[in-house]
Amino acid sequence: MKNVLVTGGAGFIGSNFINHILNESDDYNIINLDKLTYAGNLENLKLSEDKKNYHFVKGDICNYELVDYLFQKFQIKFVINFAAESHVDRSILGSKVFYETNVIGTNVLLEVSRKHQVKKFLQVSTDEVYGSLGAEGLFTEKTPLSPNSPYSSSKAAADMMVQAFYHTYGMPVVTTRCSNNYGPFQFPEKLIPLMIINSLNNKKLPVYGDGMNVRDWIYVIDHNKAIDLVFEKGKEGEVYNIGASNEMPNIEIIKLILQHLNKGKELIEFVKDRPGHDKRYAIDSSKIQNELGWKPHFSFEQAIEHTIDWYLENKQWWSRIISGDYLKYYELQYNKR
Ligand code: NAD
Ligand code: TDX
Repeated sequence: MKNVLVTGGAGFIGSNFINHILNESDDYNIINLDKLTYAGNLENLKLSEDKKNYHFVKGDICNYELVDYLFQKFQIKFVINFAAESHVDRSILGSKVFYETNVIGTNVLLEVSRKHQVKKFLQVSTDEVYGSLGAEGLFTEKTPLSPNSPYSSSKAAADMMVQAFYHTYGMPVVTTRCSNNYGPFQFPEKLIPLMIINSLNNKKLPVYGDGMNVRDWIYVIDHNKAIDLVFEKGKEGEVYNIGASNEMPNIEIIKLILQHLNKGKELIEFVKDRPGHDKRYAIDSSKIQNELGWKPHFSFEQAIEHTIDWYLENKQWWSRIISGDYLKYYELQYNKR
């Protein structure tokens, strides 16, 4: 049995990861440490909450004493760090909390992990640390870090810190850098759930710039299977890119969502561009494919349909979210632009 501290496990990817891994195997005792920010939601974990090998702790990864106490109490030897402030637009509105959680929080986790001699520390990172691509080329693990937003710069700082702990202290770390995820439980500030929910509510769909920025989309379960594999078999000190080779301009995804929901294109509204908007992300995932034998299982057509259906069937989940503090964010982000 592995005692694994999973941070940020009440968010989109972390909750899907916990539900997935506890369903697949009895080998893990999961301790989920989550601050329950606006993005954390315990409803995402209904499938797991009653399991004997699942424990939830509400708390901040920046709190050294708490993290140290949890390592002692649960004899933690493994860490998977999902916890982060994760939304680029929010980082543009205000960056402080991004550096607190994503940089200082990661530092606390690394220091406590060093003290307790963890056997593996997996840092969940993003392709955004590489910056922006032109029309050609792919991000490889050797692409220099060149982050452009407060969000991506905070993730890049954390990535470099993780590497520094490997080189300096020999800490057994691994880092994953994944492309844009979609799937159930994604907070409706991100492109795909925002466009699905606005379409269902016959609200305008705010497209930044000309809608031709390109993202490389992966279904969240494919990402989580890759994390599981890197956690088990990834080589210490290494970085693994994760992506499903599915590049699409934003406007195409929006049109596809409208089509699935039988809604008209008049809902589309081109709005002022995001400042510093990265043009294109695209991942070369040949390293994880060749060295660890991972490959994506879900086609975009199949998984986006499943995702849209999930939002159709789970109106209760998102209705609660979009009627709370979200309204204030929406006003700042979209109505006051
Ligand atoms: P999310 O915003 O949905 O969830 C983040 C979770 O972290 C929430 O449950 C939140 O409550 C928790 N959290 C925030 N600050 C905390 C703190 N100080 N202490 C403890 N918990 C805290 O994010 P997500 O989309 O699930 O992303 C998870 C990770 O994956 C992040 O590290 C992100 O950078 C990375 N990532 C995301 C994507 C994507 O497309 N969403 C792609 C690649 C990598
Ligand atoms: O209202 C919108 N209109 C719009 O045109 C929103 C929310 C987004 N967009 C565009 C901006 C991007 O080109 O859609 C694209 C995707 O935007 P986001 O969903 O905000 O994702 P992105 O900025 O690409 O960052 C994401 O991918 C990598 C996640 O938020 C990160 O957590 C992850 O690291």
